[in-house]
Amino acid sequence: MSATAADDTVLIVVDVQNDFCPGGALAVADGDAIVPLVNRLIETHDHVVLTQDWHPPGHSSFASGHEGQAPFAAIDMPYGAQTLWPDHCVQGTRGADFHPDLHWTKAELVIRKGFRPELDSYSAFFENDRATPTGLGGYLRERGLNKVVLVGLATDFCVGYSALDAARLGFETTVLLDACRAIDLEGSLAESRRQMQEAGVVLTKSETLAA
Ligand code: VGL
Ligand code: ZN
Repeated sequence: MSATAADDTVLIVVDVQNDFCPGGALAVADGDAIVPLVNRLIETHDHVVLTQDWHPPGHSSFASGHEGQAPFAAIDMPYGAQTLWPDHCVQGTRGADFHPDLHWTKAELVIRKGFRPELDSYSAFFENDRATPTGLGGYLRERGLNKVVLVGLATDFCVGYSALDAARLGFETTVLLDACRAIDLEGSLAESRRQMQEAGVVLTKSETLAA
């Protein structure tokens, strides 16, 4: 991993925020354990983009706004199935901040998602209707960043959907699984891995980058 990544490669660090780490509102088991490795990857990549889950208070993905529904239940929204979550990553709160040990200063872009009250967004590229773009695809294309390396939280939601969309948009896409952690809701990790493989996403570990 001492080698520097190719100049047309972008490292996308997905949602390494307090609420997805132990003690946070939607804690991913061991979520904070990836931070030292993610920091090393930031050092070895010329181009770094961060994503930040960024919901207004009362966001439609929060179970608290749906009477009789508990977190982790699935409901139908106009744009399709949606899992309900505990309130998390509310704009401007400490839970929405990046993990305090994350070396985020090098990032050339922070892309925020999930800010539309009625629409959730897992992917860094499209909201959950799979049609409303965040603008990241166009940004990367204009800058000639054709290869995408994804790390962060959570493997089976925001990382996974970002990887599927990146591959769909024609980016050469790699997920470094050792620099990710999963929520794993009813087999969602296995299903996400299957879908990523089918889409041609390279699933590997960070040590292979040095080879
Ligand atoms: C995420 C659920 C809700 C994620 C974000 O970052 O994977 N998961 N919002
Ligand atoms: Zn969210």
